[in-house]
Amino acid sequence: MKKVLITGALGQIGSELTERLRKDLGVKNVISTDIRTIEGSPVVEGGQFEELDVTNYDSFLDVAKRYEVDTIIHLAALLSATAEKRPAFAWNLNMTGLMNALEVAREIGPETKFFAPSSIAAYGPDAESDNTPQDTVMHPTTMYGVTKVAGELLENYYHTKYGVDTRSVRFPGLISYKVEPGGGTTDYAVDIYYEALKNKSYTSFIDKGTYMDMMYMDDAIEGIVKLMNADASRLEHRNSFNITAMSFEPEQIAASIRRRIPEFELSYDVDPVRQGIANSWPNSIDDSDARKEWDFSPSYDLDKMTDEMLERLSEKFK
Ligand code: AKB
Repeated sequence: MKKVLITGALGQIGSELTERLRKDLGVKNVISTDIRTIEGSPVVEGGQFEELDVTNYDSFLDVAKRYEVDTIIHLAALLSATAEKRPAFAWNLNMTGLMNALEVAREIGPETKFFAPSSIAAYGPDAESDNTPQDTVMHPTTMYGVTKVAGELLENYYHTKYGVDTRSVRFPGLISYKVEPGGGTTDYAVDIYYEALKNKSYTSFIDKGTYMDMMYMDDAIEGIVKLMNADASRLEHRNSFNITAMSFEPEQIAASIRRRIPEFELSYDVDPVRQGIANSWPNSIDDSDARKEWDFSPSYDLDKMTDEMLERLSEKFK
C-alpha cells in the first residue's frame, strides 16, 4: 500500500482514514474522493481531493490512472436505514459503485490492493444470534445486507479470477466524534453521546434489550490498516472478516454514561424500521478468525469509549 485512492472520504470512516493514511504514507500518497465537497473540511483542504461519483466508471478510472494509485479503499455506500427507504437507489449506488471500484482495480494492475467494508448486516435472522460464526448462512432481509453479501461474493470473485488483492471486514456499528454517521441503524450509539452532553437525556429509536456489536473508530481504522498490511499468505478468508469490540444494548451504554453524568435519562420512542433491521442482525459476532489470521485486537471497551467520546465531544462543544 503506497499510493491510495479513497472513495466516500468525507464520510464517518473516510475522514478519519484519510487523516491516518496521510500520516502513514505522506499527504501526496493519499487521494481522497467524494461525490460532494465540503468547504473547510480537513479532508478537502489538507491534501489531495477530487470530486468523484463512483457510479461513473470513466471518471473513476481516470482518477485512479492519473494518480497512479496501487490501492483502492472503497467506502462510498448507503447505510442500512437509508437503503431500506430507497432500495433501488441503494442497490445502484452500493453495487454499481463496488463493481466499478473492482473493475478499476483490475484495470490498473493485476495485484492492486483493494478494501471495501462489509457489515454485520450481511447476516440475516436465520444465522446464530450469539457469537455468530464467520462462516454460516447469510440470508439478510435488508437491502443494505443484500448488497453487503453480494459485495463479499464479488470481492472473492475478483480475487480468485483476476488476482485483485481484495480484503474486507464486516464492521459493527462504528462510534466516533469527528464526523457523525448518517442513515445507519447503529447511529443511536453515537447520537446518545451528543444528547447526553447537550440535554442530559436521550430518546432512543432502538428498543431496550436490543444487542448489537459496536466498535470505537480508532479500533476500526487500526483494523483497516492492519488488515491491508497483513501478510497475504496468512489470509484464509478473502470475503470479509468478522470484527467486533463490544456488544451492548441501550441500557448498558446509558449506565456507562451515568458514571460521568449521573442525572442522564434514557427513554424510548422505537422506530419500527430501524428496530426491524436491528432485530434481523446478530447480537454478537465471533471474530476469532480475524484475531488468528491477522492479529486483530481492539483496545476500546464500552467504558473506555464512553470516557473518550464524552471528553472529545465536550472539547468540540466548547
Ligand atoms: C448501519 O447501521 O447501517 C451501519 C452498519 C452496522 O453497517 N453502521
